[in-house]
Formats: sequence, structure tokens, C-alpha cells
Amino acid sequence: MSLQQTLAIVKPDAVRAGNTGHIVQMIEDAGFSIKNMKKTSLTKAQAEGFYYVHAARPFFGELVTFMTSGPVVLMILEAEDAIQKWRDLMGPTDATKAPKDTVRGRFGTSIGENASHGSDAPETAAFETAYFFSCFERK
Ligand code: 3AN
Repeated sequence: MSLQQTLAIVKPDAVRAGNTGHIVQMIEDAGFSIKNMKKTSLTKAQAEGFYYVHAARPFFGELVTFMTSGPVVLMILEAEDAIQKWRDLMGPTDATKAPKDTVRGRFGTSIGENASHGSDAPETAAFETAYFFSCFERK
């Protein structure tokens, strides 16, 4: 497996609760290199575009409302097998079922408010990193 990049988001629930620093520490302790990081607030259009694959899902409106409810922290993480490695560190989507040593297990509260996002495949990682960062910001 070669070096990969993936997009990580600290979601509004975790930023609001003051958990950004704890999550960044978990990321660094796990050996990821943080290639870039920025705090921003997503517009409705940005959130809808980011989650376009879920547009037909019943929870889409709720997801967009939540993702625009406060600031997020966006990061490009780099590591060997970064996509799977970050998903393993986050834990499963439903935070109530996530092990307590994962990001979602520690800081999430439900399936919707689950503290973090991570790309799920090389194609989505390419789309998602480029959605928020230019090629010059990914070196
Ligand atoms: P993951 O982020 O673990 O890859 P996806 O891609 O299935 O999960 O879902 C995208 C996001 O949509 C999740 N992070 C979660 O916050 C939200 N979500 C998924 N399922 C539900 C649901 N049943 N109700 C509310 N929000 C959901």
C-alpha cells in the first residue's frame, strides 16, 4: 500500500463541544501527517454539493442542516492506507455503536451527530480533497 491522502472533517457537533484539539491529537498520535487544515462554515450549497451522493436519501435535509449548523474543521490527512486508517480511527457511522477508543465513540452522540467525516474510497477522497483544497494546498 502506498501513501494516500484522505479528507477528514471535524463536524459542527465536535467543534461546538470544544473537541477539535482532542481529535487532532488522536490523528497525530495515530501517525497521520496533517497536510493542511482550515476552519470554516459551510454554506447550504457547499454542503449539498459535498454530499450529492446522498441527495436522494431521506436524511439528506437533516444532514445538510446539521453540517451548516456551525463551523467545521477540514483536514487533509496523509499516511500509508490513509483512507481505511482514518475510517478505523473514526469508528462506525452510528456513534452509539462505536468503540470508546474511536473518534465517534468518544465524541459522537448519534448516527447523524457523529463528530467526524472521512472519505470512503480513493475516488471519493480525490473528489473530497479537491472540493475544499487546491492542488497547491495538498503538497
Ligand atoms: P460515513 O460518513 O460513515 O461514510 P455515510 O456515507 O453512510 O457514512 O453517511 C454520510 C453521513 O450521513 C454520515 N456521516 C452521517 O452523519 C449521515 N447519516 C447517515 N445515515 C444517517 C441516518 N440514518 N440519519 C441521519 N444521518 C445519517
